[in-house]
Amino acid sequence: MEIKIALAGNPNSGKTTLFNNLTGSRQRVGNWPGVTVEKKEGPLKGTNDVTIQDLPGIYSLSPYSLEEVVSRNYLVNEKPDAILNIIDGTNIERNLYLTTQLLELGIPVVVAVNMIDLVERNGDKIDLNRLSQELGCPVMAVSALKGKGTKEVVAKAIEVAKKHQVAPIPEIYDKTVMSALSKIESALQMQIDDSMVRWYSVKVFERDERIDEFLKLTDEKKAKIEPIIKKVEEILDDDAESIITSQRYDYIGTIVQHSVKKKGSKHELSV
Ligand code: BGO
Repeated sequence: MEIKIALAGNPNSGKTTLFNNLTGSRQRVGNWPGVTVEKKEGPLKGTNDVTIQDLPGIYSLSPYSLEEVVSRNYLVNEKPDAILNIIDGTNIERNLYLTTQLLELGIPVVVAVNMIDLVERNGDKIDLNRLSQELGCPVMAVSALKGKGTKEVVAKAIEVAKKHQVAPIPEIYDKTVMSALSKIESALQMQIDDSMVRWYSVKVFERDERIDEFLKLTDEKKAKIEPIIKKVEEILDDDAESIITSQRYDYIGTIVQHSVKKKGSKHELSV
């Protein structure tokens, strides 16, 4: 059975370097259907049944850029067997913004902390076990440039793909938002696969302008959901999309505080 692994990460995280390292010269390059965004895929070196699908470099899965729309359409519609999320270890906080969204998709995820050579050179410390515990998915150090840890991380991605090992959905949102998401989730339940219900409920809550392409909600359902969102906006005195963004960053802030120590910073890794 063929295994498809999607490679996702921020621009400049080292995605191209890792993709080249994993696939060598056997790459197919084209465009994503209907858009002039480059599409690259290729078999994992030394295999015929594992394909690495490169996704455009993105910071988020919002509907605002072609690259983001291409990436999320692929992830949601094609459902790869696993996502290999490459993050820049020297810039963990910003890179985890995408990671938290990938973890809501109901697809197995492995995180590759790249640029580990620079992290070590800078004297910074990343507690990989703690980061893995906090995110609920495997986290491994790599240096795509030096080819360190790349075999191991892709082997882990194949393992989680074969086991369908989906991480638990991270507990990102406060009680007010969670209560609204639960109500939206019940309203959507009959329509979509259980594993993707959180992703869709967050997008509906954010009033994502392109979500109708996937969901085709009836007017009756929309009328039922809108007051649920409005109520949270009133309570938290912000718009729905900003509420989600800010709670995501709060969550990431806590994770980083627990698992990353910059050289020279006074803070010890907290328990
Ligand atoms: C230049 N370690 C180090 N030290 N650098 C890395 C690693 C790593 O593990 N992985 C990648 N890089 P892309 P996206 C460059 O191109 O793969 C470097 O956007 C330069 N170029 O070599 O392109 C990699 O696909 C001149 O650096 O990332 C590249 O995700 C001077 O990170 C950059 C210095 O990698 C981005 C660096 C002309």
